[in-house]
Amino acid sequence: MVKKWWKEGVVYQIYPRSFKDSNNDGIGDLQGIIEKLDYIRSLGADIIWICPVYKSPNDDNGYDVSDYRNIMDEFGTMADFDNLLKSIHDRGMRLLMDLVANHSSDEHRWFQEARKSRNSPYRDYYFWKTGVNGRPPTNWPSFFGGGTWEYNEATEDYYLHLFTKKQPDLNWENPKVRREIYDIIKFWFDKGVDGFRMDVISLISKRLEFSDVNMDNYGEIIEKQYANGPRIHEYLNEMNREVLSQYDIMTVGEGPGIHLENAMDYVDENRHELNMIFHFDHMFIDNGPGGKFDPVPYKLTCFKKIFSDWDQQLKDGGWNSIFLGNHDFSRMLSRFGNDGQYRVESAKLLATLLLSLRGTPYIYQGDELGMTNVAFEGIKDYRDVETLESWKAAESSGHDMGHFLTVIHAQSRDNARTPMQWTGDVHGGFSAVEPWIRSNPNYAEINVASQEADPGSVLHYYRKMVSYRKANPTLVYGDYQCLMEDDPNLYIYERWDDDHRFLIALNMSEQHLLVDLLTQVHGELEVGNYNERNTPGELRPWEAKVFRIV
Ligand code: ISL
Ligand code: CA
Repeated sequence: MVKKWWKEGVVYQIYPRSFKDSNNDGIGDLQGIIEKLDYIRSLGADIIWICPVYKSPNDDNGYDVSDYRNIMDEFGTMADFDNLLKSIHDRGMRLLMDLVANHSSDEHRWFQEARKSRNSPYRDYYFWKTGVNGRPPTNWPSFFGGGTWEYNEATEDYYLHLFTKKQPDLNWENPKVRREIYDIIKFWFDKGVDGFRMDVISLISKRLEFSDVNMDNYGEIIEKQYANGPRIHEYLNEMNREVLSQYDIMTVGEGPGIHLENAMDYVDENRHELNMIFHFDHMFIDNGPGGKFDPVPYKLTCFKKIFSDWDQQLKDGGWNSIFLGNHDFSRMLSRFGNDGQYRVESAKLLATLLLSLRGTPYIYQGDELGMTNVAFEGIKDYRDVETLESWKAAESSGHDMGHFLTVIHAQSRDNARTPMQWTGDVHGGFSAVEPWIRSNPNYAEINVASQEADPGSVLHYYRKMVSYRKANPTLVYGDYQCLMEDDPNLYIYERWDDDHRFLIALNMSEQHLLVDLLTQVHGELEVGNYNERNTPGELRPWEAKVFRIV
């Protein structure tokens, strides 16, 4: 396996709006990130991914860019950015930015010009179609509810937006658009940025027939109509040739609609496209027929199979990214762990999982504390456009809104966007004023300051697990094999290479279990999430054990 810094690194993801507010206006900012770089380094993370910080009207918190070469006013200035980049490099860390190139903001100059007339030189920067009998050109549903076409008076036709109507899709068929994007990428690389996470990059090539969809499953619509379009690999290959290959950088493509069978087309090192992708098989595991706001229970056996299948699929010449949460999903602890009685144990167990699989691990801000979902009492405290749009849609279709609020509690993206919990002080030390989104009231117990002082904390465990991974490259590059695949409570796997072998045993249940296989293990317990020792074969609720096999 080819060795690379981006395979060995551990990524820390920052949602800047919610990370640290340095000037007390209630909004996180670049200076706030600078203040906390030593904290991030203390975790052992060496790559920082920041969600978009470009100029934006914030219809979707920065995923609607109005100027790709400037910094959002609330976040600071370009001088702050340069300072941030230098401060990251000074500490031996690297910076990944977020490239939002499937769509721009409707307030971007290109779109402002394009929408003025059919003769605008920018018209072909976007997709325009006339309606059919007074209706939009297709019946496509948008990601956040409603359709994907918005009528534009001046040109008497519709433009395409797979996300909100303030996020018009860019037309990559147009070579000028591609040139613009490559120049933007170059602009940031020339500043010294170390790579990009590429937002919904799987969607950039459209199926130009623009035919109606006749599928009800949204996942299927994404995969078959929106993602993996006919020219996707041509574009990625061109981008690689024109810019990416000229620098020592990393890329991770966000890949809704990418599945096991086509993943290698994106990440095979011989194809020169992307280094890795984020797939969503495990993140959509609890989506019901109606999508994420129609959740269904999932089985651990399916969860394990997803990780095993992806490892198998990418092991020859590909590479995986490992994540259990980000700014688009509820908290990983509340989803995959236990955020009640076993909060600390299960947060540590998930850290063990995240940091012992093959692939580059991504830690989402606050997960290193075991931050949990929040349950605001009413819709007025929610901010996320997806949450608000689904609320409106549920209301107009006559849903039981009391019940729908409980679904929002479980599924809203705002669960991951409440302010980072630094201290037990007001607003969790994020800001001295009321933040743009309310803090999770549990900051009083769950915060960095208290965990710094407690050697048994989730935070200290993350530090231990990151340094354990770094000390054992077998955990980065070694082979992977799942054992007891059919067990409904246990996730047990081996990682090995020619020199070392590890066995990782995770009890993802509240039961005390006795595991035969573990009683036969000849090895040393090197990491565990309980203080008191027990016999090798016993696993307490949410217990995690890492053995070095001899
Ligand atoms: O958020 C999701 C599910 O709740 C995903 O379907 C998400 O919309 C999808 O993964 C794309 O996400 C990315 O692009 C969006 C932006 O809102 C997300 O924050 C971003 O991560 C549009 O730019
Ligand atoms: Ca601020």
